[in-house]
Amino acid sequence: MKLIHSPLHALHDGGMELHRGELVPCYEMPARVDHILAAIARAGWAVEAPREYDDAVFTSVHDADYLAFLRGAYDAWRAEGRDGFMLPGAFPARGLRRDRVPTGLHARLGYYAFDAGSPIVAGTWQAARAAAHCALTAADLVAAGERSTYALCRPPGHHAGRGMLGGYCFLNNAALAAQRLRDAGMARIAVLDVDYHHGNGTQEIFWDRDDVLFVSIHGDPNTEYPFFLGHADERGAGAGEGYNHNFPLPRGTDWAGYAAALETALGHVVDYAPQALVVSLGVDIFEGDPISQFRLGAADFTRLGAHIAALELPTVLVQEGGYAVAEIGDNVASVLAAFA
Ligand code: OKP
Ligand code: ZN
Repeated sequence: MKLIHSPLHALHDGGMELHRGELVPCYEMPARVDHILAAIARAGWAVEAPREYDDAVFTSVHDADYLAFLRGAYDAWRAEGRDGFMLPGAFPARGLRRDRVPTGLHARLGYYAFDAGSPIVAGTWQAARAAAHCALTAADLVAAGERSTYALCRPPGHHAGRGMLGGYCFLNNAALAAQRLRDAGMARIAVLDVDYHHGNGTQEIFWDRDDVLFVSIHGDPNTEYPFFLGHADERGAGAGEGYNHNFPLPRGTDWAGYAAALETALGHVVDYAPQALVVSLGVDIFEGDPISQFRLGAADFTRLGAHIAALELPTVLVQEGGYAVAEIGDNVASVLAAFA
């Protein structure tokens, strides 16, 4: 198994998020990667650098105007004489216009963001770009015959839509990997999202397509972030109808409850008979996670890895969430061990 990592992730740092009405330091922090790298080193695995890609590759799953905004957002902020982190304060919700992109910086920030929890700092674009390069490299290696790869992506990606940032996500790393595998000639790709939070961005990107299956197990959006997507009745549209499967589970779900949903979810993947699998690997389903409410213990990540690896599919694992920083490395390594 090949593991891909870029130190450029650390350029995305220093942000605060609006969490339950309070401005707090981001739970999504560079130290998460340090702990994952330490666990990888303890396991005796090597990491390698991502390849470089032209920015045009991001238009495979993102809108050009959104990418232009992301690339230039912080320079525009600096041009206003500001430093520190950028957060939006107003969004085009119900009854407001979203058929035209506003010109002002704060207006565009609100237009492209869907929460006030995903600060942009000076290094955000470079870090998000490097994370996407890790996912693309991991996909290219699998397309070239590697059985499994792991992209240590930070910032994460599964909340980022075609033209939308949020949930600490800017570029959708898993979607880019899935599309890359399609572009390499694999006819059907399955995405399995096990992060605690519904992968709304990935769902949106592949919503009307039958060539990428999206299957997600997550906290019930009635009470859990991202709140407005992730229900079981969301099944895709047009050609994509029936190729989207959501498994919202209640707060407090433990391995027994999780494993039942996982079995059904994996059944959908098997029925689809994909050429490759992309896993959005969030380990915030851990019982000690500070912002999530499932009750999986450390040993359950070994079980999770074994169940996914048993599919025996060429697999790209993409890092998503996980905010119990001290335990994140061991939990990730426990999943990877089934593939290594
Ligand atoms: C990203 B990933 C609620 C704040 C929620 C966003 C959580 C993003 C999780 N008051 N903050 O899916 O792990
Ligand atoms: Zn999450």
